[in-house]
Amino acid sequence: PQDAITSLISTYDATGKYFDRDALDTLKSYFATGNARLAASAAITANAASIVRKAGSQLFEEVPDLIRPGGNAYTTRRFAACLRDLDYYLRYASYALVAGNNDVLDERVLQGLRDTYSSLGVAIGPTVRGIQILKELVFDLVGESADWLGAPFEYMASELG
Ligand code: CYC
Repeated sequence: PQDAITSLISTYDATGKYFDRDALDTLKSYFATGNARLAASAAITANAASIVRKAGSQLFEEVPDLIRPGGNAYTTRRFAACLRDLDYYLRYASYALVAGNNDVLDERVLQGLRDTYSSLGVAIGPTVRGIQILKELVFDLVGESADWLGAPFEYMASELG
């Protein structure tokens, strides 16, 4: 997986160009938010279990049919698979935050996921809502709602939806 710097280097090296103004602006904002992204990732790591638990309760409260007979998260096995998926989204978001790049999300999370979900009857709408709830809980935890903090969640939600 790539990060903000390696991705920019491969783009510019492909055409043999020095970094231009755009590239330097991208790098500046990457470094300017660096400490904040690390702190956010550390906070997520320290609170992952509780974030996932809260996101699950909120999702099942908002969409109770998921855990009723016939719902996709009904039975303890599927309930657990759903919480595990939320944990995957959160963990990979914590990596993407540090990388300042969504490549790891494409490569490790999103590739093939829509097909898997559709063959198992996992509904996309509530999954996207689960990702949004994770984002909101992370905003609360970190105490801010900057674009860079929401970016990995927004990316997964829009690629899935
Ligand atoms: C299942 N989720 C799965 C499966 C995969 C993933 C591959 C099928 C295999 C399995 O059950 O383990 C997702 N696996 C991933 C991801 C990665 C991976 C993202 C990258 C690290 O390796 N059901 C709902 C909710 C939602 C949900 C809306 C939770 C938000 O109703 C999730 N995913 C869910 C459920 C299953 C599942 C219930 C089990 C479905 C089944 O087996 O019937």
